[in-house]
Amino acid sequence: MKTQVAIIGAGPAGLLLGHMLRAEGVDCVVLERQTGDYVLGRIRAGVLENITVNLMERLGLDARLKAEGLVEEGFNLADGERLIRIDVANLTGKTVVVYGQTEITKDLMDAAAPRGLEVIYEAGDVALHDIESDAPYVTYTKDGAAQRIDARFIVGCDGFHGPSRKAIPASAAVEYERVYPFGWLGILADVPPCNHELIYANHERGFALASMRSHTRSRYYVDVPLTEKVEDWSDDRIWDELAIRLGPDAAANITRGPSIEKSIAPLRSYVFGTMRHGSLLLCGDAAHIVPPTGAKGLNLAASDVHYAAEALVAHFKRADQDAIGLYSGKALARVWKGERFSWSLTKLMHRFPEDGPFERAMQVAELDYIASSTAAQTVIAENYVGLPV
Ligand code: RFL
Ligand code: PHB
Repeated sequence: MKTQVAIIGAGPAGLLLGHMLRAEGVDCVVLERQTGDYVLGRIRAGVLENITVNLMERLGLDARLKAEGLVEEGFNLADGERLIRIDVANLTGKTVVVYGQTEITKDLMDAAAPRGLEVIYEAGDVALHDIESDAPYVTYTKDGAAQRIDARFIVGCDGFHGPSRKAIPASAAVEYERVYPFGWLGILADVPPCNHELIYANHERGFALASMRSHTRSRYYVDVPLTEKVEDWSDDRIWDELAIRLGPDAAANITRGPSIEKSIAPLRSYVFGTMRHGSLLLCGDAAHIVPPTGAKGLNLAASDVHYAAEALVAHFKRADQDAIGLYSGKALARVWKGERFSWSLTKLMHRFPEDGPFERAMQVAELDYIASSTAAQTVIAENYVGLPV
């Protein structure tokens, strides 16, 4: 098979890019290792910035997002007794939307066939070849048969563990990494949220987050040491812990119910120092990871796709010879700011095992400062709502 762009991975980054290219008449094929149902079963992001909402709008795939997404005008930082509200709408004139990654992925998946976007699920042994040439190709197996796709570009949208980034020689880029000494234990339950806005809590027993997917579906997290096993956390134990860490006001409004999903996600900050090597571009988690504090991961994947689509369309439609070369720099400039925000909010809201009284005093001072300063709240709000692309 021959195409202009071979996309590896049908998560949100791969599907968004596929749709953007198809909308501009650029040929592409998306290869996914898993089944569609498996991809939809992964419970991940919940908060969308403007960039992500705008891409869905530009594609004309935002009908359900508009109908079912919850517009959020602010969120809260909790510290023991105190709740600091960040009035995002008033401070920035913008809002975020609560709409699950699962729902975005479903909307993109459902629209693929009608829009002529070819997505090949259950593609095994995907491997990249000749990425330093102008004629790269991808090999894979499907139903036991070996297959090959020749392309002008390959875009790796295959997440942190996919083969694309690994195809780039180690000598081509520096890796920047910070691994955190805890993970987030998440619980999804069909109960009304305890608050209409998100609450990020820093309690002496650890971090907690109250989030949601709808008026009837809640998403909560507590941080746990990496040695913890999800089997050791009964639903009751998680609800008890949330009630303590989120504070008495939120606790009074928590509705408990059976979990429909429960998992532990480790926290990591990671940036691969280049997002293009020869004819290979990287987008989303394939190139960078943020800790989930601040909800930037999916939104950075969306901004990468915005820049990648712009570069590929300029290359194919306007014979622009420079566009591809500019992609990595443009995407990384925004990625680093997302990394900085996610890292700083993680440091502010978690108790690190190595921290002593000084580090805790710094957290208290910073939260005090945020509580009392509109300037400090504006800094947080403009990062939370998403920096310009
Ligand atoms: P994905 O979603 O990992 O998709 C990659 C796809 O590539 C496929 N793949 C392969 N395909 C072919 N061959 C191979 N060899 C392959 N290897 C892998 C995979 O099967 C998969 O389908 O990456 P993408 O598209 O870059 O999207 C990134 C986002 O998924 C991620 O950044 C966010 O989920 C992060 N994140 C959040 N981001 C936000 O913006 N807001 C949030 O509120 C938010 N909350 C979260 C999060 C991530 C979490 N976890 C579990 C890591 C909460 C959590 C708990
Ligand atoms: C979520 O709803 O899953 C969520 C919300 C905010 C975050 C991370 C995850 O910062």
